[in-house]
Amino acid sequence: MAQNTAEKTSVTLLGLGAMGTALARTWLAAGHPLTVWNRTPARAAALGAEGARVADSAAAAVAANTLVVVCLLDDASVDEVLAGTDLADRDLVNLTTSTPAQARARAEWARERGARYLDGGIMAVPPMIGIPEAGGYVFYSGSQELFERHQETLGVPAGTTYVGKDPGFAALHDVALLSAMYGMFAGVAHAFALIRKEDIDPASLAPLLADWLIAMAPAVHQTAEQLRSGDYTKGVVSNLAMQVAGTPTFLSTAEQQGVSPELLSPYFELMRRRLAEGSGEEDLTGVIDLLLH
Ligand code: FVH
Repeated sequence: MAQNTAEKTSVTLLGLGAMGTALARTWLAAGHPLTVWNRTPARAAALGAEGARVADSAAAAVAANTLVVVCLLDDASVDEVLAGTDLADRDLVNLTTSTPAQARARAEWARERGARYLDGGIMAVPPMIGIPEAGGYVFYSGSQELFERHQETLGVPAGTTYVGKDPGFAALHDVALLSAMYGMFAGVAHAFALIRKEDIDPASLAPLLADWLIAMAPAVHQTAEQLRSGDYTKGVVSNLAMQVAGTPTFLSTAEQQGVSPELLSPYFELMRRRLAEGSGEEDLTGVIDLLLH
């Protein structure tokens, strides 16, 4: 049931895919007057039935409210959708996944059109939207003043984390976290592949795997400390020399289990290169330096 709309900021939302629709529903439920537009009208009509005002063009939707939130597939679709709109004096919040360079270019593009700009990177999947205990949030960067002005409204669907004036920083934080996630998924894929041909129930490995990854996750704090201090031997528990010595065990096991080492090998190769530089007493942190061009 929608709450009282008095004094709630009116929002325009362009893009009603899985994420846009989830965002829209939370603003409607919280009593924010909402104007929506979507390329495929049926998706907007569904939200119209739930209380949103449906604009018949992106331009009309942008004209309806100062706060304009965009949640489209990619940067090219943002170009397409905003092409015929008048952004003068609008507060444009772009939640479309972008690269940092695209976000910076979009901020400049918006400034040239007279709009204030905030970029967002969503750290949530649609079912987490509107459920605070699910822990989803959105990175924001760009105008701090704009962020503070709309923080309450932007905080309705998910938590808000402002990461700086540089409009590219939200995208950079987003991509950094998701890149780490893909590294984790790669390790998980390798682990399940190792047991795939054995009489081991994947469901029995899953909780062990999850608990181990959770136990290892705090190691990121030590990595950050070492990067800050420049001393990669600080607090080392399992040094690089010992870890490199263990890599043949992992590669042999993969071979014995009929599993390709292609997900593990690139990382092991970097570890070996760092060791060859005489860094055996260090943590794995030195690998980061090898990645930088
Ligand atoms: N869904 C997720 O799990 C992730 C979670 C993290 C953040 N991402 C990003 O959020 C953006 C939107 O994602 P989405 O899940 O809503 O994506 P879709 O369901 O595929 O909807 C895409 C919307 O974009 C519209 N659209 C696409 N191309 C165009 C175009 N050329 N012109 C106009 N609109 C376009 C599409 O319209 P339609 O297909 O319904 O007509 C949808 O509204 C995204 O950046 C994720 O990376 C989601």
